[in-house]
Amino acid sequence: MSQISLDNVTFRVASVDDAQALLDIYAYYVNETAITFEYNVPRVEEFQGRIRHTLQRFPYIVAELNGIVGGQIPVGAGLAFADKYFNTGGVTMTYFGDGAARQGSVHEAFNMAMLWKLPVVFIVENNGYAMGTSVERTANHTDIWKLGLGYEMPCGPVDGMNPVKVAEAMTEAIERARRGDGPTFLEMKTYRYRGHSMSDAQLYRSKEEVEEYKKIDPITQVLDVIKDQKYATDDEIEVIEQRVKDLVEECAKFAEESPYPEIQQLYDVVYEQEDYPFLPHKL
Ligand SMILES: Cc1ncc(C[n+]2csc(CCOP(=O)(O)OP(=O)(O)O)c2C)c(N)n1
Ligand SMILES: [Mg+2]
Repeated sequence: MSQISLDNVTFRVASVDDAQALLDIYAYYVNETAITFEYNVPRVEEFQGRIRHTLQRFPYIVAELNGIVGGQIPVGAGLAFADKYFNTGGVTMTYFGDGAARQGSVHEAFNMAMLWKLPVVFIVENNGYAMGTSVERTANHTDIWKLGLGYEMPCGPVDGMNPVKVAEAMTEAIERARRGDGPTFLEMKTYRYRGHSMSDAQLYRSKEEVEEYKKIDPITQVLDVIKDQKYATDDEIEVIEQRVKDLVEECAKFAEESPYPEIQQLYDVVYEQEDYPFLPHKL
């Protein structure tokens, strides 16, 4: 197992014979999936609950969120530019969906990132659909990673249903950025079980298609290895699942019981820089 440190964020990178890392991945995925799917109510205090728990684990993650599909891609390149300019040693992970991959901003960001060899990893989570539109319907080819070729950016497809393959690809990309060799573009080929939102009736695909993908679910793939290799007993797995359930419940309870934040709080978390002259830093 190797470890990658992103400032104060440490990702543990697994291989199939690393029992502890696989158990961590399993707990992490169960946790994220549970939080995303079971509490799918977009409320501010719920979001705070999620962020609070995320911050407890990774104290210095910077999250950029907005409602503009693809808006985060040039922002990710900009954060990476700042890391290079200030020589922080940081690496930026910029995630976007297949629905954002045909945005013009992708090309501007890729060009700048390659020109200046910025320490950034671009990751497209190709789950086959953008809202109700399949990737097949929006482009003449479905290998989104090939968009990197036009910029001679290191790029390629990754089996996004296999956490070990994801960890390996990310390790290589982060090491490249840390060496000063610039960006990488990874296409995580994955799937979306649920509709885009609660109002999505999913008339554009069959139930059988969804069931086929569930057979290669990342969580069960990891669990199969854990069981095959006897890295944990059923009782030990049960302990992990219970721990995760408790965490999710605690998170939801915190969210439900938290008051709505003051409007001013929106501005409190915009800039990390403590002496930023225009808005007070309150984190
Ligand atoms: C610039 C812009 N165009 C359109 C929309 C409306 N919109 C919201 S989500 C979405 C599709 C996003 O696709 P993807 O990133 O693949 O997300 P997924 O459906 O897989 O969750 C669109 C078109 C938007 N938010 N911003
Ligand atoms: Mg999508």
